[in-house]
Amino acid sequence: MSRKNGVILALDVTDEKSALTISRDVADFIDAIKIGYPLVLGTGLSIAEKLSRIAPVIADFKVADIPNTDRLICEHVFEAGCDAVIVQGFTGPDSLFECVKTADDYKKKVFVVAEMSHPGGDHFFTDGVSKEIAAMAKKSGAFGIVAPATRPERVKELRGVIGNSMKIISPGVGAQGGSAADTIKAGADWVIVGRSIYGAKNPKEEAEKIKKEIEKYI
Ligand code: 3DU
Repeated sequence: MSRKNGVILALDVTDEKSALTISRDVADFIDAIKIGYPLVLGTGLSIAEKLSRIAPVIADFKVADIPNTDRLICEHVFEAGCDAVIVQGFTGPDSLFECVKTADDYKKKVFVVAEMSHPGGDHFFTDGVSKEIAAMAKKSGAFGIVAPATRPERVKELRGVIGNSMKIISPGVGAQGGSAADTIKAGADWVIVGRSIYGAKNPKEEAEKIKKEIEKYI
């Protein structure tokens, strides 16, 4: 997964036709497609392989279980053609380390949720907890963390914890009120954008607009 545009499409549509049409349409302006429960429950995990022909696929399953169950989930995700998986860190180091080990076995990547973007996202993910999760993510050898575009100052603080060797992907741009430019300026590598793109009348134009908004900062 390399950065060209700085935009990840959050593909939360629930049918295969829309998923493939929108992805093909915006392909020139995104670097990856994030899929999650809405699309996978709607279409089955086989959608991952189809989308992976368009762009690298990140499976946002926020994996949060005991190490053995986490490993089984990650194996399915990677066998299905996904390039990366998003996992929770609050389950502790043994669960996280098992996800990273599984990803390493498949030569794939793990992103760890350090803090969430919705209004209640800082209720349990308080400053200390988020920073501890980010530090543990770094220790685990994970590829990156997820940090909130709705609070760019938190992106900056969490960047301070992990340094420059890890990536930050940030949801919360557009529909949740975050600004793509402010998020990249705060230290994110990619913004994750869903409804603003797939819900737009012209998804391609919207994706291009976001790419252009951040291109001078990446
Ligand atoms: O709000 P949007 O429609 O742009 O979609 C954001 C996506 O990112 C969506 O798939 C959501 O499940 C995911 N996400 C967050 O919004 C916030 C987080 O902290 C983590 C993931």
